[in-house]
Amino acid sequence: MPHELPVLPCAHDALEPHIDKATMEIHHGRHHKAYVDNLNKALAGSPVEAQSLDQLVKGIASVPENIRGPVRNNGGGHWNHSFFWKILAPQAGGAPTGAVADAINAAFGSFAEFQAKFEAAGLGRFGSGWAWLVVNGGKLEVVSTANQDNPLMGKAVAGCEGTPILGCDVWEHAYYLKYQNKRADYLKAFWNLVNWAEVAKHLAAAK
Ligand code: MN3
Repeated sequence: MPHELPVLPCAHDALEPHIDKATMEIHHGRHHKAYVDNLNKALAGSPVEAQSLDQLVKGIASVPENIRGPVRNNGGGHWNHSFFWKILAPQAGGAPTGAVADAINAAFGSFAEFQAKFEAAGLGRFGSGWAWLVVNGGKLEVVSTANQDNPLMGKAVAGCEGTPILGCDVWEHAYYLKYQNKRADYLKAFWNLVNWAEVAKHLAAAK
């Protein structure tokens, strides 16, 4: 069965004023849709056509070489955006509680120190990519990837490794209409939208 564009978990304007309606319409309806369409095109008739998105991303090194580039870019794009939409929620944000708060405090000292590190990872990514909070060997780490790479692809491909529990898209298409070149402002606004209940689910599954 071909891969499908997931339905957004909230209305296009639900994340206003932090992420605007037009950005969400274009980001989900055009950018994410293009990743799905191009992934399906690349996979058609290939020996990995029946693999799940998780299998493709984790096993990117064993995808046939003639389609590995397109699967890396578009499969990564499909995985990353499907994950990202669920991380964002209206009436969310603020500081985490419970197990997530405990894990962040243990790894980074405080929520503020974690935020600074995560924002620095997003700002420091030259060009397009993602900032991530991952569980790697039972420990929380902040990493970033280029383009649509994902830590699940492993160090040899993505330059880092781990299971993402939080991520932020820092491609210009994610923020340019509202924030123009001010990626730092977009990263600050991101904290108003983080769905910590979703992060908690990912943390529990990753540990
Ligand atoms: Mn994007």
